[in-house]
Amino acid sequence: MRAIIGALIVFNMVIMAPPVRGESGRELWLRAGGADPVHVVAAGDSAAIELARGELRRGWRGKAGATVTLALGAGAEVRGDGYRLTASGVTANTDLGLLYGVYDLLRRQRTGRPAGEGVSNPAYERRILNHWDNLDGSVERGYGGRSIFWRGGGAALAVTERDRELWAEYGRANASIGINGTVINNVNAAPEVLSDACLGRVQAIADVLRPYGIRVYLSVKFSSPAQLGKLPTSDPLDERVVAWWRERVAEVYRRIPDFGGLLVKANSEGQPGPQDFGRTHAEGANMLADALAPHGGIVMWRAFVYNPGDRDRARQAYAEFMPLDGRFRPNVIVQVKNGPVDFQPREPFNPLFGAMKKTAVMPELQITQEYLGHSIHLVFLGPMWEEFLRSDTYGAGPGSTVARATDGSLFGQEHSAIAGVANIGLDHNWCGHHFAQANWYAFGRLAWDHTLGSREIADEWLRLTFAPPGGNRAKRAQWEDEFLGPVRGMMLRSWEAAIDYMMPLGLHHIFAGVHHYGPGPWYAPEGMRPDWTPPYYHQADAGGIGFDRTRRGSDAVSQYAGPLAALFDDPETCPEMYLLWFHHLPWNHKMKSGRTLWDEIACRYQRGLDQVREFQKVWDRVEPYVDAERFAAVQSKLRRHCRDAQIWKDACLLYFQQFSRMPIPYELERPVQDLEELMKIELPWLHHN
Ligand code: GCW
Repeated sequence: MRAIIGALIVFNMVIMAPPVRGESGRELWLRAGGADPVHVVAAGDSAAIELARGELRRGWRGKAGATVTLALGAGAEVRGDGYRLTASGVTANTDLGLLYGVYDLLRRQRTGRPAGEGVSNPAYERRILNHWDNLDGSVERGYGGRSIFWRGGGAALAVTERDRELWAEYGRANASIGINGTVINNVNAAPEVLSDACLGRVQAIADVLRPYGIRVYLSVKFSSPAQLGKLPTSDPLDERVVAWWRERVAEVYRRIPDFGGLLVKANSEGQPGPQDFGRTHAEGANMLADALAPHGGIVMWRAFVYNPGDRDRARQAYAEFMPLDGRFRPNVIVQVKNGPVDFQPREPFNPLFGAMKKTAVMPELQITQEYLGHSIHLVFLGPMWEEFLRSDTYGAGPGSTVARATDGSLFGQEHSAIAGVANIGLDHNWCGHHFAQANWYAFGRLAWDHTLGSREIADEWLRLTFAPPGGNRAKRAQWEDEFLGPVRGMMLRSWEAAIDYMMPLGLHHIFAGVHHYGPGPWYAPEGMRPDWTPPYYHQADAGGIGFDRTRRGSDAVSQYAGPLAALFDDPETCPEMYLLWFHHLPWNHKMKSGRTLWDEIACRYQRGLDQVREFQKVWDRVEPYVDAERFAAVQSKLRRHCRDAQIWKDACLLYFQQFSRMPIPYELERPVQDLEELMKIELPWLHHN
C-alpha cells in the first residue's frame, strides 16, 4: 500500500506539477519552444534571406503547413530596410527588409497580436549600439560582465570559434529588433584600435555581423596620428595628418567595404581634440568626414563637452555647438546625449535638439544604467525615452518633437541616426539583470519606431521573455491577469520610482564618488573639479535648494525656444519634475500639492522607497509563473534594490535636513540609519564583499 501511495506521489509530482524548467535568460526575447511546419518561398538566397528562412522554420506559430512568401519589390511606400506584411508573407525592397519583416511576423505570433497587413518603415536610418568596451576587455560603465568583443592585445586578438558564435548570437538578437550598427569600442578610445593587428579582429567581427545587417563602426582617438602614426602633430589641418587618416580609413575599407564610420569624443573630459590645435569641432569633424566620404562612411561627433570652471555645465554643449550649425559636412552627425548634463535619472532634453537645424543631430541614450542603479536596480527605461523623444522642442514651431527634429522629417538632413550605450557583456544573461534586457529591447524597438509607447514595448517584451510556451486560452488569460498585468505595471512605474528615491523634482548628480551608484550629496573631496561634485548641482544651503538656471541665474533657460524658456523660467509654470533643475527655491516654497518644498522632497523619497517594497511583493506573488532560476535571480536583486533605496532616502533626507532644519513630515517613516554611518558606506562595493 505504502509503495503504491509513494508511487502515486511521485507520479503526481512528475505528471501533475512538472517543475518549471529553469531558464537562464541567455535566449533573451528569442526563446525557442514549439514551431509548426511552414513552407517558405523566397526570392533569392542571400545571407539575410537564408536567415529569414531559418527563423521561420525555427519559430513559425501560424497555420501549420502554411506557405510564406518573401518577395522583393514593395513599392515606394516602403523606405530603406522597411517592409510590408501581406496576407501571404513579407515584401520589401531589400533582403534585410525581408528579414526584419519576418521578425515582426514571428513577434506578432508569439505575442498574440494579429498578423496584420501594412507597412513598417524605420524611423532612423542608423540604429546603433555604442559599446564602451576597452581593448583589454573591461567595459566602462558596464555591469553585465566583460567585453564580448575584446579581451586584450597580442595573442588575445586571435579570433576563436567561440567568439564567432557569440557575435552571431549578438547579431541575431540585434537584427530581431532592427538594430543595424555597432560601435565596438569605447569612446574613450585607444589609438591602437586602428593598428593592423586590431583591425584584423574588427574585420572578423564585421564578417560575422554582416548577414544580420549590422555594420561595424569604430571610436577613434583624435591624437591617433601622433600616438599611433608617430607624426609630430595631430592638427586636423596639417597635410600629413590628413594623409594619415586617409590611409587608415582606406585600410579599414579595404578590409570592411561596408564599414559604417567613426565616432569621436573630442575635447571632452580630457580627451584630445581639434581645439588642442586652435581648430574648431567642425574643422576636426570635417577632416575625418572628408576621409570617409569617398567610401560612404559617416562621422558621429559627440557634443558631450564641458570645461572645469564654467559656471553651468548644462549650458556648454549648446554654447559650443550652436555657432557651428551649418558648418559640418553632410556626412557628419553631431551626437548629443538626451540631457544637457549626463544621463541623469531625469533631465530635460538637451537644447541642441530642435535648435541645430542645418546639421544632422542624433540622440545618444544610455541603455547601461550608469546613473540608474547599475545591474542591481530594476528600472525600465522605456518611459524615460518616450518622454524624451516626445518632448516638444518648438524648433520649428509646436510639434517639433525631439523625435522629429532628429529623424530627418523636420529638417531634412541627409543622414539620421540614434545611438544607445550598450548594457551587454559576457554575463550569461548578457545584461546582469534579467530586466535590463528589456532596456536593450526597448532601445531597438524605439530606434525603429519612435512612436511606440513604453507600455506596448514592456508588454511585448514580457510576453516574449516570460510567457510559458503553449497553454490554452484560459491558461493564457490567467497568465495575463496574474503575471503580465502586475509585472508590466511594475516596469512602467520603476523609472519614476528610481527618480523619487534618488533625485526627485529635478535634483541631479548627487552620487558619491565616481561609481555613480550610491548617494553622496555631501561628496566633495579636496581638490576635485567642482563640476564633478554634487554640491555644485544641488546648491543646498540654509536659503534653499536647486540650481538657478533662470534668466537671473546661469540663464540656461534661454537656450530653449521661446515658449519653453518662459515656461521653465518661472517656478509657477516650470513642470515640477524639472523644478530644482531650473530653480533654487526656499525650503518652504509652496508646491502644487500644498506642501512645502521640504515636505514634498521628503514625500517623494518615501514614495520611491515604498514603490520598491511594493515591487518585491509583486514579484513574490508571481512566483508560480516564473521558472525557478530567473525568479530567484530577480528576487535577490530586488532585495538589494530595496536596501539601497532605503539608503538613498535616509542619506539624502538626513543630509539635506542639515540645511532645511525642518522635521521630516511625521506621517513618514523615520530614517533607520545615521548620516555619519551612511557617509561611510561605499556602495555598490558593499555588495561585492
Ligand atoms: O557619463 C560619463 C561617464 C564616463 C563616460 C562619459 C562619456 C565614456 O561617467 O564614463 O565616458 O560620460 O559619455 O564620454
